[in-house]
Order: sequence, then C-alpha cells, then structure tokens
Amino acid sequence: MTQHKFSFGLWTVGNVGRDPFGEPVRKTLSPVEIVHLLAEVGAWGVNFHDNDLVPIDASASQKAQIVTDFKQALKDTGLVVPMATTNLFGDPAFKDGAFTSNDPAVRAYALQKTMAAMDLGAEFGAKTYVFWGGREGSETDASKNLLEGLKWFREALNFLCEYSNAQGYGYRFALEAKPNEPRGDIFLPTTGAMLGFIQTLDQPEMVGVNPEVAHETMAGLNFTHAVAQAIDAGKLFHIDLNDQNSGRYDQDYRFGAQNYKQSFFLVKLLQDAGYDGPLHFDAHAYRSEDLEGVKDFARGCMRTYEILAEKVKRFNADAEIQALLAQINAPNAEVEPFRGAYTPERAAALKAYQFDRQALGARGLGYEKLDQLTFELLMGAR
Ligand code: GLT
Ligand code: MN
Ligand code: MN
Ligand code: MN
Repeated sequence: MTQHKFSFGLWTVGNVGRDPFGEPVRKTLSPVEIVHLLAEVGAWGVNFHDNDLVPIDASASQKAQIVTDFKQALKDTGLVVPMATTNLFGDPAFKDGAFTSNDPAVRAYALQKTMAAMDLGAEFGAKTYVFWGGREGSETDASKNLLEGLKWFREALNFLCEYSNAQGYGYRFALEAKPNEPRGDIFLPTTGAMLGFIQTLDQPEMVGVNPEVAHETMAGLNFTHAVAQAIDAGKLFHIDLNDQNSGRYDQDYRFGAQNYKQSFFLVKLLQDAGYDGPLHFDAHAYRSEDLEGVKDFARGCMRTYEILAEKVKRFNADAEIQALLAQINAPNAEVEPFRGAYTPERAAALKAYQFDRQALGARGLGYEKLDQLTFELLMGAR
C-alpha cells in the first residue's frame, strides 16, 4: 500500500451519514481520532477544510489546543497533510456564494476566511490548496450578473495567489468543478471550463485543477477524458477519486463501487502518465455503516486502486492485447512524410496525394475484440 499517496479528507471518513432527509447515523469523530483511524487502515495523508479542524466559532485558545493536538496525532502516526481548503459553503453567510456573492461584504469575508485557512494549511505543510466553489452559482439567473460573477471569482483568485506568494507558502491552487448541487447551477461546471478560466488569471502557472470522478459523471460526461485534458495541459495538481452513477445526486461512493471498467481506464491513464501526486478519496461510507463499515470503506478505496493498478500492469504486459494494439496503431510509411509541422512543401505534397478513401473506410478496427479482452482481464478470466 505504500507506493501510492492515498489520502482522505477529515470530512470523508468523518462523514456522519447526514443527508437532506435523515439525521446522522454515526457519531462525530474528532480530528485526532480520524488521523488514528486513517493510520490504522494504511493511508498516507489527511486533508481538511478549515472548519473540519477548527470550528468556525472557536476561540483563539481553543484553536491553539486543536492545532497542538492535531500536530501530535500526525507526529504519532506519520500521516502528512498534502492539501487544505476552505469551507465556503456551510455557513448561512455563503447562501448566495462566497467569491461571487452579490454582497460585497460576503465577498470580503470569503477572502479573509480563505487567507486564515491558507495560514492554517501552511502550518501543517500543505502544498496544494483546493477551491471548490460549491455555492458559487445560482438558482435563478435573474439574480446574477454572470460576467460580474466571473470577474469577482478571477479577482479573488488573483488576490489569493499574491497572498500565497507574499507569505512564501508555495501553494499550488487546484480548482474543482461540479455542475450542480448544492446550487441549482454552479459556475464553471466542468474541468474543461476550469482549464479555460485558469488561462485568464494573472498567474496561470500557479493554478491547476482537482477533478472529481463523481462531478463529471453526474453530468453524463466521461471523467477519464476530462482528466486526460488536465494532464495534457500540465494541470492535474490533485484528484478526487470516488464513484457515481450518471444522472443522480452527488453520491460520493467508494472508489470503483459502480463503474469497474471506467475506473480501470482512469487508473490506467494515471499510471501510464506517471501521475505521482496525491490520490485523494473524496467519498464516504454508505449510510448503512457503523465505524467498522467506515474502515471497510476506506480500505476498499485503496485496495480497489491497487487492484486496478495491478490490472494495468497486466494489460500492458498481455501479449494478445498488445499485439492487437500494435496492429491498430501500425505505422504507415507511405503517409509518414505528411506528419509534422507545416511547411509549404509538405502541404503541397499532401494536397497532391491520392488517398484510397474506400480502403480507409473498409478497414475493421478490432475494438470489439479489444474491449472483450479488457473485460476478461478485469474479471480475472485471463
Ligand atoms: C465537499 C464537496 C467536494 C469537495 C470538498 C472540498 S467538500 O465534500 O462535495 O467535492 O472536494 O471543498
Ligand atoms: Mn462529489
Ligand atoms: Mn460531495
Ligand atoms: Mn471533491
């Protein structure tokens, strides 16, 4: 279990099973208890929102005691804090957004709260700072000037990048998209939207993404494709792993709980690309579970990733699969001269070339066989 940087948020294994229709089913665990639980199940890191660790109304002396106790727990267990973030969604003050609230006082409070949370994360050595704008959105667009909202969001991130640099924190920011829930619509709803927005910031090199399996999947999109775009852009700073059925509320299931094959392709993408950042499980146990079930959930997330990573090795070493892929991707010497950057000669030669269009369309690609072999490999039938 040690080769991967598996992490959990305090809010994940600490989830008490409250939902919009029902009360908690598990008792609240203290941050210290959660760190020990994570150590017991073999995790590497623990992440937090400011208020997962320090309650929003804690006094200065309460905060100091909490920080001391948490540091001791990390020391006792060897767990690290790779990522921190701000709760900008729980308090009623944020009911109409934080950085994009129509109320300038709320926007200023959100900045103040985030600076304090960045100070807290830095104290524990966090290097990634996540921004999930859960309340940045609307139910009715009568309420919002959308262009102003985007401008306010940009101004806030620019301000906080400068703050991080001025303090010498060395944070990299990771923006997390979600299409809806808790707002009717959330701004910048996909990883691709975030990637576009990042390029409009003052310091785009400091800012990347934190895609979550459930969030693209909720919208019926292919999450693995979104992650590929993030990797291609050099922007995969962090990742939230879990599982989800399309077209439902944010289920945050145990990683791999629903879509085995798609989870495999995601792990394959991450492993083949050499992603070596944190693998954060932003998920929680079913509401049916007690504390033992929470441990089963956490162990299951990590074990599933390990099993799928092992399957990736087998896929890459499988002679029949690799032969099929080699055939599919066979080079073609005749068209080789057309590859590469534009030159007037290359363009002229390509324009003059005669393609056998019918032959191109007639060729079978063998994907049925490839997909079946993948299935059999995943099922342990080969
Ligand atoms: C919340 C949300 C997640 C975000 C967390 C970070 S909090 O659980 O549903 O997707 O990653 O703010
Ligand atoms: Mn989610
Ligand atoms: Mn969630
Ligand atoms: Mn998440």
